[in-house]
Amino acid sequence: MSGVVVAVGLLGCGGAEMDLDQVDAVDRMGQEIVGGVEARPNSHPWIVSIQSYGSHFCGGSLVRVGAREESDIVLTAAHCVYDGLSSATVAAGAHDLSRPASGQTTVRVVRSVYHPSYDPDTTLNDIAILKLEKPIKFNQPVAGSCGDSLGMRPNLSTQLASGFTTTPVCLPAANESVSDGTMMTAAGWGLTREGGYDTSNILMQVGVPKINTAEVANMYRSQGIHIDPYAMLGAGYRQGGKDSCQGDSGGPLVAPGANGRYVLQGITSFGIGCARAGLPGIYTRVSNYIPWINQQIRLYSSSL
Ligand code: 4AZ
Repeated sequence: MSGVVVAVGLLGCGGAEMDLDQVDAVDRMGQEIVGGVEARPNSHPWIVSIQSYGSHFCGGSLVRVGAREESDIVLTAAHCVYDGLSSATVAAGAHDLSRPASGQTTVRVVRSVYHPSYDPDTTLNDIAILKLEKPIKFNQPVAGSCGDSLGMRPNLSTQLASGFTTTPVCLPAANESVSDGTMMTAAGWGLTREGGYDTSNILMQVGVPKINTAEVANMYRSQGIHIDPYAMLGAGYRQGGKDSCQGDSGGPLVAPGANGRYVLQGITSFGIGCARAGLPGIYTRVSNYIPWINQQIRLYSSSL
C-alpha cells in the first residue's frame, strides 16, 4: 500500500436483499446513484478478486491477449503486488465471495510484474500485470469482443442463465482522454466505509464522474500530494459521498466507449480517506500505459 493511501469505501451499499430493479447495473451508471450499490451479477464480467490464502485483498481486470476466447493476464495496481504475493489466486466470475457460484473459477497467480517506474512514495505508475497459471475461459456473447456487459445489453438476459460471467474489458486507445464529467463506474469488494474492518463479500459498484485534472491536482496539492496529469485521473464528487475504498485497489474504473463497450479507463489506486469532500478517488490512467501493457502481454501470456 502506498503511504498516502487511506481506507475508503463504496458508501451506502444496498445490501443483498435489494431486488434487481433497485440494483444499479452498469448500464444505468449515468443515473444519479446515492452511495455505492450492489452490482447486478455479471455486469462487470472482467472483474477478478485477487486473494492471498483465499482472502480478498485487491481487484483486477481480465484483458484480451489475442484472438482466443481465454486470458491468462490480469491488470491490477502495482501497490497490490509490490510487497510480493503469497499463495495468490484470482477468482473470476465471482459476485458473493462467501458463496462461490457455479460460474466462478479460481486460478493461481504464477507471476506478477509491476511497472518498472512505479514509485511507492508518490504512487506514480501504479499498474501491474498478473500472469495466471492457466487461462480463464471467456463465455461472452460475441466472439472476439471485449467490454460486453449484461447491464448494457439487457436483451442478453438469457445469457445470464447460461452463465455469461467472464469477458475481457476493452483497453483504451493509447493516450485517449476521458472528458471531464464523464460518468464512470468503479467496482470492487473493498470496504464499504472509511475505516471499516472487513471488505465486502458482495461485489459493489459506484458511479463517479471524471473531475478536471487541474482541479484534482489543486485539491491534492494542499495535502502535499502530486497528481500527474498523464499518469493519474481523479473521479468522484466534490462534496464526497461516493468513492472507491481500500480493497477496491487494482480494480476497474470503466466508461462506455464508442459502440457502448466498456473501456478500462482507470485502475483504482489511492485517495485520502474514502468519499471525503474535496478528495476524490485517484485512478491510474490506463491510456498512458498501452505500449507497456501490450509488451507485458507479449512477454507473459501463454495464450497468444
Ligand atoms: C486503498 O487504500 C484505497 N478513494 C483505494 C482507493 C481509494 C482510497 C484508498 C480511493 O486501497
